[in-house]
Amino acid sequence: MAYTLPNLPYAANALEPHIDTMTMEIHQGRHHKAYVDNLNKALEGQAALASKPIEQLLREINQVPEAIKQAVINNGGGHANHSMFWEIMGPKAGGDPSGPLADDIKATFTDFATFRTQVKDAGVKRFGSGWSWLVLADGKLKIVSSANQDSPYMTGQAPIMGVDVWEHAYYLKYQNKRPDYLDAWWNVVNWTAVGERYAKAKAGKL
Ligand code: MN3
Repeated sequence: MAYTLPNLPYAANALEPHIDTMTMEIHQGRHHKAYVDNLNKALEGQAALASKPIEQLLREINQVPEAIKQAVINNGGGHANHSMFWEIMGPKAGGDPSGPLADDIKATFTDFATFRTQVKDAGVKRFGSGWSWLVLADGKLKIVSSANQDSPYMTGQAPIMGVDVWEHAYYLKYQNKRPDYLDAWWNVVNWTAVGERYAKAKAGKL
């Protein structure tokens, strides 16, 4: 079974003015689509691998034959990362999280402001293309960054929340000002969705 490109769960202009319409259209319709297409191409003739949920395919990346492994890391990672990214953003979002996620962020990072600074910092310091992540690793919340489309699933971590710092995610509106994009990004975070991912991850179901 082939992997499919998910639709945005809101209109392409729904995240204005923080993320512009054209960026959303190109990002989902071309970049994410290319990851899905290239993943399916890499897995042609590999029915057993291609039938796995994307998260499982990445967790079990060492079962992928060497000849197609890097293509699966890049494009499978790209597919999983972007599917999460659309889901954890939304219109009329932002603000602060609540519930168990908020409690555990405070317990782990002192307070919400410190947490935001560390997520931004991980994104600003990621040289070239990649992601800044909040993951659940060995039962603990942790902020990490990854290069390219490398997925936290590949190292046994559960991605609770991630922000794309590839230039294609912000360049049309923010040009070289990645820190400004990362500041604005908090206005579109759908904390309900992030909290749901956290609950799933704690239950071992993400
Ligand atoms: Mn991207």
